[in-house]
Amino acid sequence: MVSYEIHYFAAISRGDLPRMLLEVGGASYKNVFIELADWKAGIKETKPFGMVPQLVIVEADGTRKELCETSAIDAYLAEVLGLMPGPTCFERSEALSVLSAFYELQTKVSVALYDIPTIEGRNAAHEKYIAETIPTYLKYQERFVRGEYFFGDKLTVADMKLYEMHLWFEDMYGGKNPLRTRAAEFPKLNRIIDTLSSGKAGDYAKHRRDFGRYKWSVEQWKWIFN
Ligand SMILES: N[C@@H](CCC(=O)N[C@@H](CS)C(=O)NCC(=O)O)C(=O)O
Repeated sequence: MVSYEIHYFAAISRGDLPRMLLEVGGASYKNVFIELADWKAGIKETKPFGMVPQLVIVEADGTRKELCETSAIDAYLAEVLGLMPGPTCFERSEALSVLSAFYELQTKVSVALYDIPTIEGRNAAHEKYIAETIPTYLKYQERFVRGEYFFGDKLTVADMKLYEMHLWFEDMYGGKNPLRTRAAEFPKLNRIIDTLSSGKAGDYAKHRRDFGRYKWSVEQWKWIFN
């Protein structure tokens, strides 16, 4: 039987969707956590692009294959675990377009996470994301939903990416999460979130997502890793 390893820091972040896909897809996997000191001491140089997450695919005969870059990992796991829409390559590419738009939103929000040095600056940037940037991206995503899920009656990686975004907003913004405060504008997205929350993805989110070392500081408007 194939099994998987997720090599990453003991953090949610870019490890979240790959882990959720493995959980919902019923795959056997383990987390291989990298300590920051070991990363700096040399692990970085062993990775193809000097970054993680990295997915390791362990075949039944012990053969190992390694895949890096979050978007490639998300797409690969969705394909092999039956979490892509169909029936053709076109619908699968449409699912990747949903992911791409969400990655873009994450990149915008990440400016405040990594590039703004003061608490006041981060606070102002996040308030703007909450009030303007995030609702704008959500407006277009809401229009894209075609049924009970993004792609009709089949649960796919697009729904799980939405749920991952929702969890991320909950982590950082709590009661200010625009998906919830402006729920009337996003009824389809909220229905998907509620469905996932009561299933395997929700079970993962409640019990196996947080490793206790990566916490959002409400006071500092930043993630703290210890
Ligand atoms: N383009 C990469 C970016 C990955 C990335 O930024 N990884 C960060 C952790 S979230 C990392 O490896 N940082 C350590 C470093 O840059 O040395 C992807 O999409 O996976």
